[in-house]
Amino acid sequence: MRFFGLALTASAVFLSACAGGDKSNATDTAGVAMDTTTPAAAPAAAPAAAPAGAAGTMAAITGTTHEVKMLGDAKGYRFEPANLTIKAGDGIKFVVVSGGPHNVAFDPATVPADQKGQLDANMGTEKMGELSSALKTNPGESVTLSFANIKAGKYPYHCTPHLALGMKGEITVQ
Ligand SMILES: [Cu+2]
Repeated sequence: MRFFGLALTASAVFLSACAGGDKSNATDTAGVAMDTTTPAAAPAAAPAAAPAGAAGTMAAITGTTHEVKMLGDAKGYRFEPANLTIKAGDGIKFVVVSGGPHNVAFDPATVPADQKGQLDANMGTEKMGELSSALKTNPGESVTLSFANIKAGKYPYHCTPHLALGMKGEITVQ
């Protein structure tokens, strides 16, 4: 009886030691897995970042990021607010609410020649063409533009799929 009790105790200790060992092994494995993920993610991110750098000049948002909704419903296709005044260095996040696909596009003819390169770069790499963002369809999807290094002035824009339906706006950079 006494021996049996001891054996139980011993095996309990052994079990708990085992469990502890398993736990720390699991933790170590997770740690190793995380360590391998990090270097793997870094090289993956680098090639993506390189073209942006090569495009040259994307200037990061340094001020406030404003939000403009992109809608299409019974009241029509529109940006809300359609007219927005911001400061140089601010950004605008255009968010799909309804009625997509929408995008954000500047008519190259309306953008001052010396601002085209910077504004185009500030739209990132996800674009359909010069000064024209990719289409966003699902509610919550968004396009974020930086107006850092953009000179003061008025920048009219539109949604390419809904241009004929009057989906237009204007950004005034102070
Ligand atoms: Cu639209």
